[in-house]
Amino acid sequence: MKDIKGAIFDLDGVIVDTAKYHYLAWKRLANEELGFDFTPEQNEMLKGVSRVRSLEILLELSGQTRTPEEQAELCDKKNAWYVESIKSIDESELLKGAKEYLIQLRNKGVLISLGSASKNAVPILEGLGIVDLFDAIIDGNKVSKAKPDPEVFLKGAEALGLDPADCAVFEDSYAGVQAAKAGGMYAVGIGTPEALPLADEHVAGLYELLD
Ligand code: B16
Ligand code: MG
Repeated sequence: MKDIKGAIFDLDGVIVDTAKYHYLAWKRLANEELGFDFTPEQNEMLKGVSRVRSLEILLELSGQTRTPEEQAELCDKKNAWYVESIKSIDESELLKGAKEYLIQLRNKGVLISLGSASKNAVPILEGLGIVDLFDAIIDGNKVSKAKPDPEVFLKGAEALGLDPADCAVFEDSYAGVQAAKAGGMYAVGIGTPEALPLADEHVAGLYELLD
């Protein structure tokens, strides 16, 4: 791992597996509103992707169109189910080594930001009991451009008062690694070199980075 002054973490797939809850809510929407069965394989396409873009992908899969107003209603419906399902998230849902690695970095004086597409990031961090470990939180409420645009990570570096070149991004999605590289940051891919070819190094999970 390169020497860094700042660390910017994606949420889903890096710190917690919220993808399973997103999947169940999108699957219910596909069943109840779009008349098709949404598979776990198709769900892979939604990882790291914004809510609005996720719905567009579901509509493409179903071969249907909806007006912008109807799309907003469908997003709200999915989000209400998702929010209900994450209400009970607690520290048992932390991915292996995640909290320990955040603490390890803090003990070394590394500043920490979140860099997530999710608009529900804060209640999730609160449920996990780790919100206090972050010096800055940049989430879907604070950005206008989705990954692979680097906005979310550039805002993270800025909020930490650091040069992007002094920051590492921890990401599990292809678009997220692309965003990190476009922002001039070091990218740690949580996944395989095959899935994340643009990352500077790869680990299976944050637990592999513990001293
Ligand atoms: P919300 P990340 C992303 O989180 C998820 O991977 C993606 O599946 C989801 O659609 C997106 O957040 C938006 O989430 O509907 O809660 O705003 O990986 O960027 O932490
Ligand atoms: Mg992710």
